[in-house]
Amino acid sequence: MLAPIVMSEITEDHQTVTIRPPELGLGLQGRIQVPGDKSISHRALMLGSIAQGETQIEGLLLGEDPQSTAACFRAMGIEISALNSQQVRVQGLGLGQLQEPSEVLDAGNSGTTLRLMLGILASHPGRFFAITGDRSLRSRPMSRVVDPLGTMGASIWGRKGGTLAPLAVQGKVLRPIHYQSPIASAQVKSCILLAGLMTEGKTTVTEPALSRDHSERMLQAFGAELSVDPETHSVTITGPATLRGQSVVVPGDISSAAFWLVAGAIVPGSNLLIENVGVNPTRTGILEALDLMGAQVALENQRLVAGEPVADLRVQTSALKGCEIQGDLIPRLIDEIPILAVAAVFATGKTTIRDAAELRVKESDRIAVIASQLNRMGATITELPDGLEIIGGTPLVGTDVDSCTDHRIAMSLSIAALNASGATIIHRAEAAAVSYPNFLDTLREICKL
Ligand code: SPQ
Repeated sequence: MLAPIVMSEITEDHQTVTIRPPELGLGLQGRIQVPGDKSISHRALMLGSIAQGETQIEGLLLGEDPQSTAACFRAMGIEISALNSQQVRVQGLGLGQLQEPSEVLDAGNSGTTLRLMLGILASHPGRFFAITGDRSLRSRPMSRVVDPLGTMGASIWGRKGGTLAPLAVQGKVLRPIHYQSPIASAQVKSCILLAGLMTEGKTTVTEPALSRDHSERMLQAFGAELSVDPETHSVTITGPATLRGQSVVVPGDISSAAFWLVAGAIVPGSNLLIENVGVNPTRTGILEALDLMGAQVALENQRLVAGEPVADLRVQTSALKGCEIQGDLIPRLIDEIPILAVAAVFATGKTTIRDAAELRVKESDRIAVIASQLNRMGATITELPDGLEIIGGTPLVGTDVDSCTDHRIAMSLSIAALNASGATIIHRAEAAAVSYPNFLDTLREICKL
Protein backbone atom coordinates (compact mmCIF):
# COMPACT_ATOMS: atom_id res chain seq x y z
CA MET A 1 0.00 0.00 0.00
CA LEU A 2 1.22 3.54 -0.77
CA ALA A 3 1.70 5.77 2.27
CA PRO A 4 -1.20 8.28 2.30
CA ILE A 5 1.04 11.17 3.35
CA VAL A 6 4.56 12.02 2.26
CA MET A 7 6.12 15.27 3.36
CA SER A 8 9.06 16.92 1.72
CA GLU A 9 10.76 20.18 2.53
CA ILE A 10 11.42 22.49 -0.37
CA THR A 11 13.17 25.83 -0.82
CA GLU A 12 12.58 29.06 1.11
CA ASP A 13 11.02 27.26 4.08
CA HIS A 14 7.99 26.22 2.05
CA GLN A 15 6.62 22.76 2.75
CA THR A 16 5.12 20.52 0.12
CA VAL A 17 2.87 17.70 1.27
CA THR A 18 1.73 14.80 -0.88
CA ILE A 19 -1.52 13.14 0.13
CA ARG A 20 -3.08 9.98 -1.28
CA PRO A 21 -6.49 8.64 -0.27
CA PRO A 22 -6.63 5.83 2.32
CA GLU A 23 -7.06 2.33 0.95
CA LEU A 24 -10.63 1.78 -0.20
CA GLY A 25 -13.03 0.82 2.60
CA LEU A 26 -10.59 1.51 5.46
CA GLY A 27 -12.17 4.85 6.27
CA LEU A 28 -11.10 7.29 8.98
CA GLN A 29 -11.41 5.91 12.50
CA GLY A 30 -10.66 6.90 16.06
CA ARG A 31 -11.01 9.51 18.79
CA ILE A 32 -9.18 12.76 18.28
CA GLN A 33 -8.83 16.13 19.96
CA VAL A 34 -8.46 19.42 18.16
CA PRO A 35 -6.28 22.30 19.44
CA GLY A 36 -7.68 25.17 21.52
CA ASP A 37 -10.07 27.68 20.01
CA LYS A 38 -8.11 30.43 18.25
CA SER A 39 -10.58 33.25 18.94
CA ILE A 40 -10.78 32.39 22.65
CA SER A 41 -6.99 31.95 22.91
CA HIS A 42 -6.35 35.48 21.55
CA ARG A 43 -8.91 37.01 23.90
CA ALA A 44 -7.57 35.16 26.95
CA LEU A 45 -4.04 36.50 26.27
CA MET A 46 -5.35 40.02 25.60
CA LEU A 47 -7.70 40.34 28.57
CA GLY A 48 -5.13 38.63 30.81
CA SER A 49 -2.58 41.28 29.81
CA ILE A 50 -4.80 44.28 30.56
CA ALA A 51 -6.48 42.87 33.70
CA GLN A 52 -5.10 43.32 37.20
CA GLY A 53 -3.33 40.24 38.57
CA GLU A 54 -2.65 36.79 37.24
CA THR A 55 -4.66 35.00 34.55
CA GLN A 56 -4.20 31.25 34.05
CA ILE A 57 -5.06 29.77 30.68
CA GLU A 58 -5.62 26.06 30.15
CA GLY A 59 -5.84 24.63 26.62
CA LEU A 60 -4.32 27.63 24.79
CA LEU A 61 -3.85 27.14 21.04
CA LEU A 62 -0.11 26.98 20.32
CA GLY A 63 -0.57 28.11 16.71
CA GLU A 64 1.35 30.96 15.12
CA ASP A 65 -1.52 33.46 15.53
CA PRO A 66 -1.74 33.35 19.36
CA GLN A 67 2.10 33.33 19.44
CA SER A 68 1.93 36.69 17.64
CA THR A 69 -0.52 38.05 20.22
CA ALA A 70 1.70 36.88 23.10
CA ALA A 71 4.81 38.41 21.48
CA CYS A 72 3.08 41.80 21.08
CA PHE A 73 2.09 41.93 24.77
CA ARG A 74 5.53 40.76 25.92
CA ALA A 75 7.00 43.64 23.88
CA MET A 76 4.77 45.99 25.91
CA GLY A 77 6.05 44.74 29.27
CA ILE A 78 3.62 41.90 30.07
CA GLU A 79 5.09 38.75 31.59
CA ILE A 80 3.64 35.70 29.88
CA SER A 81 5.03 32.26 30.76
CA ALA A 82 6.21 29.90 28.00
CA LEU A 83 3.21 28.97 25.84
CA ASN A 84 1.97 25.42 26.33
CA SER A 85 -1.43 23.77 26.26
CA GLN A 86 -1.42 22.82 29.98
CA GLN A 87 -1.16 26.14 31.73
CA VAL A 88 -0.03 29.61 30.64
CA ARG A 89 0.29 32.38 33.24
CA VAL A 90 -0.20 36.02 32.27
CA GLN A 91 0.79 38.70 34.80
CA GLY A 92 -1.64 41.50 33.93
CA LEU A 93 -0.72 45.08 34.82
CA GLY A 94 -4.25 46.57 34.70
CA LEU A 95 -5.92 48.86 32.18
CA GLY A 96 -3.81 51.62 30.63
CA GLN A 97 -0.51 50.15 31.86
CA LEU A 98 1.02 48.81 28.65
CA GLN A 99 4.54 50.14 28.07
CA GLU A 100 5.48 51.91 24.88
CA PRO A 101 7.26 49.18 22.85
CA SER A 102 10.76 49.96 21.55
CA GLU A 103 10.10 48.02 18.35
CA VAL A 104 7.32 47.73 15.79
CA LEU A 105 4.71 45.23 17.04
CA ASP A 106 4.28 42.28 14.67
CA ALA A 107 0.83 40.68 14.36
CA GLY A 108 2.16 38.13 11.83
CA ASN A 109 -0.70 36.60 9.82
CA SER A 110 -3.36 37.38 12.41
CA GLY A 111 -6.21 39.78 11.64
CA THR A 112 -7.63 39.23 15.13
CA THR A 113 -4.36 40.31 16.78
CA LEU A 114 -4.06 43.50 14.73
CA ARG A 115 -7.69 44.63 14.78
CA LEU A 116 -8.43 43.89 18.46
CA MET A 117 -5.07 45.33 19.51
CA LEU A 118 -5.86 48.64 17.79
CA GLY A 119 -8.77 49.20 20.21
CA ILE A 120 -6.46 48.64 23.18
CA LEU A 121 -3.56 50.75 21.85
CA ALA A 122 -5.69 53.67 20.65
CA SER A 123 -7.07 54.10 24.19
CA HIS A 124 -3.63 54.28 25.92
CA PRO A 125 -3.21 58.06 26.33
CA GLY A 126 0.26 59.49 25.80
CA ARG A 127 1.85 56.34 24.33
CA PHE A 128 2.98 55.76 20.77
CA PHE A 129 2.79 52.37 19.05
CA ALA A 130 3.58 51.01 15.58
CA ILE A 131 2.11 47.70 14.42
CA THR A 132 2.41 45.64 11.26
CA GLY A 133 1.98 42.08 9.98
CA ASP A 134 3.00 39.70 7.21
CA ARG A 135 2.37 40.30 3.51
CA SER A 136 -1.20 38.91 3.69
CA LEU A 137 -2.14 40.98 6.75
CA ARG A 138 -0.64 44.16 5.25
CA SER A 139 -3.12 43.84 2.38
CA ARG A 140 -6.23 43.32 4.55
CA PRO A 141 -8.60 46.28 5.12
CA MET A 142 -8.18 48.14 8.40
CA SER A 143 -10.60 51.04 7.78
CA ARG A 144 -13.38 48.91 9.31
CA VAL A 145 -11.74 49.52 12.71
CA VAL A 146 -9.68 52.66 12.03
CA ASP A 147 -12.80 54.66 11.01
CA PRO A 148 -14.93 54.01 14.14
CA LEU A 149 -11.87 54.43 16.37
CA GLY A 150 -11.33 57.79 14.60
CA THR A 151 -14.90 58.79 15.50
CA MET A 152 -13.99 58.00 19.13
CA GLY A 153 -11.09 60.46 18.75
CA ALA A 154 -8.24 58.03 18.04
CA SER A 155 -5.16 59.05 16.07
CA ILE A 156 -4.05 56.31 13.67
CA TRP A 157 -1.91 56.70 10.56
CA GLY A 158 -1.02 54.23 7.83
CA ARG A 159 -0.71 53.60 4.11
CA LYS A 160 -3.65 54.49 1.84
CA GLY A 161 -5.14 56.99 4.30
CA GLY A 162 -4.66 54.81 7.35
CA THR A 163 -6.45 51.81 5.84
CA LEU A 164 -3.49 49.44 5.49
CA ALA A 165 -0.79 48.27 7.94
CA PRO A 166 1.86 49.18 8.97
CA LEU A 167 -0.09 51.49 11.25
CA ALA A 168 1.10 54.09 13.77
CA VAL A 169 -1.09 54.80 16.80
CA GLN A 170 -0.93 57.78 19.16
CA GLY A 171 -2.92 56.74 22.25
CA LYS A 172 -5.59 59.22 23.35
CA VAL A 173 -8.43 59.71 25.83
CA LEU A 174 -11.37 58.58 23.68
CA ARG A 175 -15.06 59.49 23.73
CA PRO A 176 -17.88 56.89 23.73
CA ILE A 177 -19.89 56.26 20.55
CA HIS A 178 -22.79 54.17 19.32
CA TYR A 179 -21.36 52.46 16.26
CA GLN A 180 -23.68 50.86 13.68
CA SER A 181 -21.35 48.42 11.99
CA PRO A 182 -22.17 47.77 8.32
CA ILE A 183 -20.76 44.23 8.61
CA ALA A 184 -21.28 41.38 11.09
CA SER A 185 -17.69 41.16 12.33
CA ALA A 186 -16.50 40.00 15.73
CA GLN A 187 -13.20 41.77 15.12
CA VAL A 188 -14.90 45.15 14.57
CA LYS A 189 -17.23 44.62 17.54
CA SER A 190 -14.39 43.50 19.83
CA CYS A 191 -12.07 46.33 18.80
CA ILE A 192 -14.65 48.99 19.70
CA LEU A 193 -15.58 47.25 22.98
CA LEU A 194 -11.91 47.04 23.98
CA ALA A 195 -11.49 50.75 23.21
CA GLY A 196 -14.62 51.37 25.31
CA LEU A 197 -13.01 49.74 28.37
CA MET A 198 -10.86 52.81 29.03
CA THR A 199 -13.43 55.34 27.79
CA GLU A 200 -15.69 57.17 30.22
CA GLY A 201 -19.38 56.44 29.46
CA LYS A 202 -21.30 53.91 27.39
CA THR A 203 -19.82 52.60 24.14
CA THR A 204 -22.26 50.59 22.00
CA VAL A 205 -21.77 48.48 18.87
CA THR A 206 -24.74 47.31 16.80
CA GLU A 207 -24.15 44.75 14.06
CA PRO A 208 -26.48 43.62 11.25
CA ALA A 209 -26.32 39.95 12.33
CA LEU A 210 -24.78 38.22 15.32
CA SER A 211 -21.06 37.46 15.04
CA ARG A 212 -19.11 35.28 17.50
CA ASP A 213 -19.61 36.50 21.07
CA HIS A 214 -16.44 35.29 22.83
CA SER A 215 -15.36 38.86 23.69
CA GLU A 216 -18.68 39.62 25.37
CA ARG A 217 -18.56 36.41 27.44
CA MET A 218 -14.94 36.88 28.48
CA LEU A 219 -15.21 40.62 29.22
CA GLN A 220 -18.09 39.86 31.58
CA ALA A 221 -16.12 37.03 33.23
CA PHE A 222 -13.19 39.46 33.81
CA GLY A 223 -15.56 41.94 35.52
CA ALA A 224 -16.51 44.48 32.82
CA GLU A 225 -19.98 46.07 32.94
CA LEU A 226 -21.48 44.89 29.67
CA SER A 227 -25.03 44.48 28.42
CA VAL A 228 -26.35 42.71 25.33
CA ASP A 229 -29.58 43.42 23.42
CA PRO A 230 -30.20 40.24 21.39
CA GLU A 231 -33.11 41.84 19.47
CA THR A 232 -30.94 44.53 17.87
CA HIS A 233 -27.58 42.68 18.01
CA SER A 234 -26.21 45.49 20.20
CA VAL A 235 -23.57 45.32 22.91
CA THR A 236 -22.84 48.16 25.36
CA ILE A 237 -19.79 48.47 27.58
CA THR A 238 -19.52 51.01 30.39
CA GLY A 239 -16.12 52.55 31.00
CA PRO A 240 -13.78 53.00 32.65
CA ALA A 241 -13.80 49.34 33.65
CA THR A 242 -11.72 47.33 36.10
CA LEU A 243 -10.72 43.88 34.88
CA ARG A 244 -9.40 41.20 37.23
CA GLY A 245 -7.31 38.18 36.21
CA GLN A 246 -9.24 34.92 35.82
CA SER A 247 -8.81 31.22 35.09
CA VAL A 248 -9.75 30.53 31.48
CA VAL A 249 -10.32 27.06 30.02
CA VAL A 250 -10.11 27.10 26.20
CA PRO A 251 -12.28 24.46 24.46
CA GLY A 252 -11.26 22.74 21.21
CA ASP A 253 -11.77 24.89 18.10
CA ILE A 254 -14.90 24.03 16.08
CA SER A 255 -13.24 25.67 13.05
CA SER A 256 -10.48 23.02 13.30
CA ALA A 257 -12.99 20.24 14.05
CA ALA A 258 -14.79 21.20 10.82
CA PHE A 259 -12.00 19.60 8.73
CA TRP A 260 -12.53 16.23 10.43
CA LEU A 261 -16.33 16.54 10.28
CA VAL A 262 -16.15 16.88 6.52
CA ALA A 263 -13.41 14.23 6.20
CA GLY A 264 -15.51 11.74 8.19
CA ALA A 265 -18.60 12.51 6.12
CA ILE A 266 -16.95 12.11 2.70
CA VAL A 267 -14.45 9.25 3.15
CA PRO A 268 -16.24 5.88 2.84
CA GLY A 269 -16.23 3.65 5.95
CA SER A 270 -15.46 6.43 8.47
CA ASN A 271 -16.52 6.81 12.09
CA LEU A 272 -14.71 9.55 14.02
CA LEU A 273 -15.18 11.04 17.48
CA ILE A 274 -13.85 14.58 17.93
CA GLU A 275 -13.63 15.28 21.65
CA ASN A 276 -13.99 18.52 23.62
CA VAL A 277 -15.16 20.88 20.88
CA GLY A 278 -16.55 24.36 21.68
CA VAL A 279 -20.17 24.57 20.47
CA ASN A 280 -20.94 28.20 21.26
CA PRO A 281 -24.13 28.90 19.21
CA THR A 282 -22.41 31.83 17.45
CA ARG A 283 -19.96 29.29 15.95
CA THR A 284 -22.13 26.26 15.15
CA GLY A 285 -23.28 27.34 11.68
CA ILE A 286 -21.09 24.51 10.31
CA LEU A 287 -23.21 21.94 12.17
CA GLU A 288 -26.39 23.46 10.72
CA ALA A 289 -24.95 23.51 7.20
CA LEU A 290 -23.76 19.89 7.44
CA ASP A 291 -27.21 18.92 8.75
CA LEU A 292 -28.81 20.63 5.71
CA MET A 293 -26.47 18.54 3.53
CA GLY A 294 -27.56 15.31 5.25
CA ALA A 295 -24.32 14.64 7.18
CA GLN A 296 -24.58 12.25 10.13
CA VAL A 297 -23.11 14.31 12.97
CA ALA A 298 -24.13 13.70 16.59
CA LEU A 299 -23.37 15.88 19.63
CA GLU A 300 -22.45 13.70 22.61
CA ASN A 301 -21.61 14.55 26.24
CA GLN A 302 -22.79 18.19 26.01
CA ARG A 303 -21.58 20.31 28.93
CA LEU A 304 -20.56 23.83 30.02
CA VAL A 305 -16.83 24.46 30.58
CA ALA A 306 -15.85 27.86 32.04
CA GLY A 307 -18.90 29.55 30.54
CA GLU A 308 -18.59 28.05 27.03
CA PRO A 309 -20.74 25.12 25.78
CA VAL A 310 -18.67 22.06 24.83
CA ALA A 311 -19.50 18.66 23.27
CA ASP A 312 -17.91 15.62 21.64
CA LEU A 313 -18.84 15.37 17.95
CA ARG A 314 -19.31 12.02 16.23
CA VAL A 315 -19.35 11.88 12.43
CA GLN A 316 -19.98 8.94 10.13
CA THR A 317 -19.78 8.57 6.37
CA SER A 318 -22.87 10.19 4.87
CA ALA A 319 -24.61 10.61 1.51
CA LEU A 320 -24.40 14.41 1.13
CA LYS A 321 -26.76 16.57 -0.91
CA GLY A 322 -26.38 20.15 -2.10
CA CYS A 323 -27.98 23.02 -0.18
CA GLU A 324 -28.21 26.83 0.04
CA ILE A 325 -26.18 28.71 2.62
CA GLN A 326 -26.72 32.44 3.07
CA GLY A 327 -27.97 35.26 5.31
CA ASP A 328 -27.51 35.25 9.09
CA LEU A 329 -25.94 31.78 8.94
CA ILE A 330 -22.86 33.18 7.18
CA PRO A 331 -21.20 34.98 10.16
CA ARG A 332 -21.67 31.79 12.20
CA LEU A 333 -19.66 29.67 9.72
CA ILE A 334 -17.56 32.22 7.83
CA ASP A 335 -14.22 30.46 8.45
CA GLU A 336 -15.66 27.05 7.52
CA ILE A 337 -16.74 27.96 3.98
CA PRO A 338 -13.57 26.59 2.30
CA ILE A 339 -14.09 23.16 3.91
CA LEU A 340 -17.85 23.35 3.24
CA ALA A 341 -16.96 23.84 -0.43
CA VAL A 342 -15.07 20.53 -0.24
CA ALA A 343 -18.16 18.84 1.25
CA ALA A 344 -20.28 20.32 -1.55
CA VAL A 345 -17.96 18.92 -4.23
CA PHE A 346 -18.77 15.41 -2.93
CA ALA A 347 -22.52 16.08 -2.55
CA THR A 348 -25.15 15.34 -5.17
CA GLY A 349 -26.69 18.42 -6.79
CA LYS A 350 -25.94 22.12 -6.48
CA THR A 351 -24.73 24.05 -3.42
CA THR A 352 -25.00 27.84 -3.45
CA ILE A 353 -23.19 30.01 -0.92
CA ARG A 354 -24.13 33.74 -0.90
CA ASP A 355 -23.67 36.83 1.31
CA ALA A 356 -20.06 35.84 1.98
CA ALA A 357 -18.14 38.64 0.20
CA GLU A 358 -16.08 38.99 3.42
CA LEU A 359 -14.22 35.86 2.30
CA ARG A 360 -12.46 37.97 -0.32
CA VAL A 361 -10.55 39.88 2.39
CA LYS A 362 -9.43 37.03 4.64
CA GLU A 363 -5.87 35.58 4.72
CA SER A 364 -6.41 35.10 0.96
CA ASP A 365 -9.34 35.77 -1.37
CA ARG A 366 -10.93 32.54 -0.18
CA ILE A 367 -13.67 32.60 -2.85
CA ALA A 368 -11.17 32.78 -5.70
CA VAL A 369 -8.57 30.47 -4.17
CA ILE A 370 -10.81 27.58 -3.08
CA ALA A 371 -12.67 27.68 -6.42
CA SER A 372 -9.50 27.71 -8.53
CA GLN A 373 -7.65 25.03 -6.51
CA LEU A 374 -10.59 22.59 -6.30
CA ASN A 375 -11.32 23.18 -10.00
CA ARG A 376 -7.71 22.18 -10.74
CA MET A 377 -8.62 18.82 -9.15
CA GLY A 378 -11.68 18.49 -11.43
CA ALA A 379 -14.44 20.18 -9.39
CA THR A 380 -17.13 22.33 -11.01
CA ILE A 381 -17.19 25.56 -9.02
CA THR A 382 -18.21 29.00 -10.25
CA GLU A 383 -17.21 32.11 -8.34
CA LEU A 384 -20.03 34.51 -7.44
CA PRO A 385 -19.22 38.07 -6.31
CA ASP A 386 -20.27 37.10 -2.77
CA GLY A 387 -19.93 33.34 -2.76
CA LEU A 388 -19.72 30.11 -4.71
CA GLU A 389 -21.88 27.86 -6.86
CA ILE A 390 -20.74 24.26 -6.64
CA ILE A 391 -22.05 21.43 -8.80
CA GLY A 392 -21.29 18.29 -6.83
CA GLY A 393 -20.66 14.77 -7.94
CA THR A 394 -17.67 15.11 -10.29
CA PRO A 395 -14.84 12.83 -9.07
CA LEU A 396 -11.63 14.65 -8.08
CA VAL A 397 -8.22 13.73 -9.46
CA GLY A 398 -5.06 14.51 -7.50
CA THR A 399 -2.79 17.20 -8.94
CA ASP A 400 -0.57 20.12 -7.82
CA VAL A 401 -2.45 22.70 -5.74
CA ASP A 402 -1.41 25.73 -3.68
CA SER A 403 -2.57 26.95 -0.25
CA CYS A 404 -1.69 30.52 -1.30
CA THR A 405 -0.31 30.75 2.30
CA ASP A 406 -3.82 30.47 3.77
CA HIS A 407 -4.12 27.95 6.64
CA ARG A 408 -7.77 27.11 6.02
CA ILE A 409 -7.13 26.52 2.31
CA ALA A 410 -4.12 24.24 3.05
CA MET A 411 -6.23 22.05 5.33
CA SER A 412 -9.34 22.08 3.09
CA LEU A 413 -7.24 20.86 0.13
CA SER A 414 -5.71 18.13 2.31
CA ILE A 415 -9.20 16.82 3.12
CA ALA A 416 -10.25 16.99 -0.55
CA ALA A 417 -7.13 14.92 -1.35
CA LEU A 418 -8.40 12.08 0.89
CA ASN A 419 -11.24 11.51 -1.56
CA ALA A 420 -9.41 12.20 -4.85
CA SER A 421 -7.86 9.54 -7.04
CA GLY A 422 -4.05 9.47 -7.10
CA ALA A 423 -1.70 11.87 -5.34
CA THR A 424 -2.45 15.50 -4.50
CA ILE A 425 0.61 17.70 -4.00
CA ILE A 426 -0.12 20.67 -1.75
CA HIS A 427 2.35 23.54 -1.97
CA ARG A 428 2.91 25.96 0.92
CA ALA A 429 1.20 23.46 3.26
CA GLU A 430 3.08 24.93 6.25
CA ALA A 431 0.36 27.62 6.42
CA ALA A 432 -1.74 25.20 8.53
CA ALA A 433 0.45 26.03 11.56
CA VAL A 434 -1.30 29.41 11.87
CA SER A 435 -4.27 27.70 13.55
CA TYR A 436 -3.48 23.97 13.64
CA PRO A 437 0.20 23.07 14.14
CA ASN A 438 -0.29 19.26 14.39
CA PHE A 439 -2.88 18.94 11.62
CA LEU A 440 -0.80 16.42 9.63
CA ASP A 441 -0.09 14.31 12.74
CA THR A 442 -3.83 13.93 13.33
CA LEU A 443 -4.36 13.15 9.65
CA ARG A 444 -1.82 10.31 9.93
CA GLU A 445 -3.43 9.11 13.17
CA ILE A 446 -6.92 8.75 11.69
CA CYS A 447 -5.56 7.19 8.47
CA LYS A 448 -4.03 4.56 10.85
CA LEU A 449 -0.44 5.14 9.77
O1 SPQ B 1 -7.58 36.44 12.76
P1 SPQ B 1 -7.87 36.25 11.31
O2 SPQ B 1 -6.59 36.21 10.53
O3 SPQ B 1 -8.82 37.26 10.75
O4 SPQ B 1 -8.53 34.77 11.18
C1 SPQ B 1 -9.76 34.27 10.64
C2 SPQ B 1 -9.47 32.74 10.35
O5 SPQ B 1 -9.90 32.19 9.35
O6 SPQ B 1 -8.86 32.13 11.22
C3 SPQ B 1 -10.26 34.99 9.39
F1 SPQ B 1 -9.54 34.92 8.39
O7 SPQ B 1 -10.80 34.24 11.62
C4 SPQ B 1 -11.50 35.40 12.11
C5 SPQ B 1 -12.95 35.31 11.70
O8 SPQ B 1 -13.12 35.25 10.32
C6 SPQ B 1 -11.38 35.38 13.61
C7 SPQ B 1 -12.38 36.25 14.30
C8 SPQ B 1 -12.20 36.57 15.73
O9 SPQ B 1 -11.51 35.83 16.45
O10 SPQ B 1 -12.80 37.57 16.18
C9 SPQ B 1 -13.50 36.74 13.65
C10 SPQ B 1 -13.78 36.50 12.22
O11 SPQ B 1 -13.41 37.65 11.48
P2 SPQ B 1 -14.44 38.89 11.26
O12 SPQ B 1 -13.74 39.75 10.26
O13 SPQ B 1 -15.69 38.28 10.73
O14 SPQ B 1 -14.60 39.55 12.54
